[in-house]
Amino acid sequence: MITVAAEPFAYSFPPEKTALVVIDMQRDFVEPGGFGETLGNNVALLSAIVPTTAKLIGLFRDNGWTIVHTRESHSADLADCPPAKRLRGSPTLKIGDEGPMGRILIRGEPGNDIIPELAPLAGEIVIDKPGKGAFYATALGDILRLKGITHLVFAGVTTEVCVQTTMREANDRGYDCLLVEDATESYFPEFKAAAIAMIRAQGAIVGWTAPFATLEAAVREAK
Ligand code: C5J
Repeated sequence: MITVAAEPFAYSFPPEKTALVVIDMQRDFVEPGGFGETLGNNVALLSAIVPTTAKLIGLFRDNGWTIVHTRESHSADLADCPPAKRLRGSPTLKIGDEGPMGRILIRGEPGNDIIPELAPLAGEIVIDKPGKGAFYATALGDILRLKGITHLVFAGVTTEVCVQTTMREANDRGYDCLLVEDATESYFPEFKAAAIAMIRAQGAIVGWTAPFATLEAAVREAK
């Protein structure tokens, strides 16, 4: 077991039964011209976590531990996109519309790619998810069960939407979850802070949180 000095108390994980889940670090959310920007957000805020998220992925790669990447995406015919989701808000471009990086949030389009700095390597698991939570309408639960995974370490965007939704889904399924605080970001700094506080409130009601350096130090000390 590796023990991290996390909040609200120490988080212990068995590395061979732990997966890193990197949520939706795709061009659609991080780069100008994608879904995030069409909703009126300042996408530059999200780029700040790219170096730390790359180090986190590197830590798991160097140790041969399981890595999962997710992409929020829909089929080209939008059969898996509820009209309520497509029509929500007042985006300049809706899901499925043609944008500067191809059709917004559609599988296989350039905008749906994970950003080059964090691109998955062969053998890493990539989950295309039509919802905010990565367990909804995907094979993620079956894949993790077959691999005997019991603990999940989370990174990605956005903290209070897809990251928190997936952590809550995982928590209800019995996984012990750690969120890496400086490898997750929101378009709204106050929502990130609130999500982190909610996750670790009431004795880790959803899970634990820690900065990357604290996780890295725990891994180093365990060697
Ligand atoms: C959003 C996500 N914010 N990946 N998606 O719509 O958090």
